[in-house]
Amino acid sequence: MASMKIEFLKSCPGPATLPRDRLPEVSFAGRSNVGKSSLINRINGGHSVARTSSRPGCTQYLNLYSVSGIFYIVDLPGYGFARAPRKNRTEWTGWIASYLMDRVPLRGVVLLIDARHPCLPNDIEMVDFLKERGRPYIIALTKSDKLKRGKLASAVGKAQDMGPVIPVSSITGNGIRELKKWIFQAVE
Ligand SMILES: Nc1nc2c(ncn2[C@@H]2O[C@H](COP(=O)(O)OP(=O)(O)OP(=O)(O)O)[C@@H](O)[C@H]2O)c(=O)[nH]1
Ligand SMILES: [Mg+2]
Repeated sequence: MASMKIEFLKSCPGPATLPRDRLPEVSFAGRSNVGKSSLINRINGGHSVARTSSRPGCTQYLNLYSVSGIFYIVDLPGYGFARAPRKNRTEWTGWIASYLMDRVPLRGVVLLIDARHPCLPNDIEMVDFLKERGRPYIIALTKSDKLKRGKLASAVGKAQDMGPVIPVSSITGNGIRELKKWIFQAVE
């Protein structure tokens, strides 16, 4: 499979500041701290392009990446983070919703869900939103390395009620090949 050479372009304060060149786009959505930035680094062959943090809510803007100049990855602000000032929180939710509703070049959404908490209300709402809007999506069940085989299988089973699932780990590389394949197909 072709490798993905990912390059950070900019942090965008709102969807209106995203590029207008109509290159296809895949976005990464998920709760704060679910592992979005780590996953982006891992699919970049482990070379760090995205800032990761153990402190939730670190990525506050829509972070725009170019993949080999062929398509974009948009890392959306994490939702479900309560410590941000209320004004910002509303704005983030608004950005995420309006981006997912209206963004024309968006071809697919990678929805990251922590394997240890597969069916939280926020994530179910997100799935309903994506279905309603007819956005193709894949559930990346993150931090799969933290669960033993049996527990992981049961988490995958639960998550499959919400849609197609790939268990992934940014530590072991589990599922990364399959996820890259899905992304390439989405932007084709
Ligand atoms: N064990 C394990 N830890 C992970 C994995 N992916 C991420 N983490 C850890 O989870 C924490 C959050 O990771 P990030 O990649 O910064 O998460 P994020 O979703 O980008 O977070 P925000 O941008 O702050 O919303 C960090 O401490 C990571 O080291 C994984 O696959 N396995
Ligand atoms: Mg992040």
